[in-house]
Amino acid sequence: MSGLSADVSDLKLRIRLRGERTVEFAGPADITRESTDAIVNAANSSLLGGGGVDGAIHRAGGPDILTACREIVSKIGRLSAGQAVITGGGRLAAKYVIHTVGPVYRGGEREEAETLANCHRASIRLADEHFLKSLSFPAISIGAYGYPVADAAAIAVSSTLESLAAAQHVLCVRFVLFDHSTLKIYAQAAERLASTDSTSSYTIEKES
Ligand code: AR6
Repeated sequence: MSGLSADVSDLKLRIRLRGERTVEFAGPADITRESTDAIVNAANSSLLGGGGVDGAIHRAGGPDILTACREIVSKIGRLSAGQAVITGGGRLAAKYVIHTVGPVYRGGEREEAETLANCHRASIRLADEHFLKSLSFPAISIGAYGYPVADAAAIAVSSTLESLAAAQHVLCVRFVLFDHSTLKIYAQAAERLASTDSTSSYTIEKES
């Protein structure tokens, strides 16, 4: 069974695309409890773990994830911002963890927006190459890496919609947000994007 049967009891908003594809916004929630096929980790270039969501994923998933990360680093070296790699999910409900490195926000003049979009594009492409149907993202770069939340939300949602529309296998992308205010800002970004969509490619469904 694919992760499409994930518990969606905390669902607050959904964007429906053509071809049965959806982007969901859920929270406040802990991404380590998601049962989508993969969850995305907001890692750092060393891939050796850290604080925030990275620490939570390694704690919940156990040591196999770190072992797999070490193997990757020994083959390809440190991971640049905007790239993504995949490991097993260890003890997590999700079968895989996709590790991506967000940009550190330094004022917005250092291609941070393009790098953050690339995190979403690379993660969805990697999931698609592994025939996965569903994946969950945290709010990449808005914690320790300091990205302004509203800007990050707009970039995350638009790059996800674009990548999901081009995917062959991925049908559902979930944004699993840790607190109410982040959920609200991501949901607002989604509504803004859908309302300015002149092609009517998207419909928005809200929790009643
Ligand atoms: N589930 C969902 N979201 C979470 C969880 C969780 N269990 N825990 C935290 N968040 P951050 P970054 C939220 O700092 O800004 C690490 O040390 C959190 O509230 O984890 O990309 C890495 O090793 C925030 O909204 O990621 C890197 O060095 C969001 O996840 C660096 O931090 C992202 O916060 C990456 O920084």
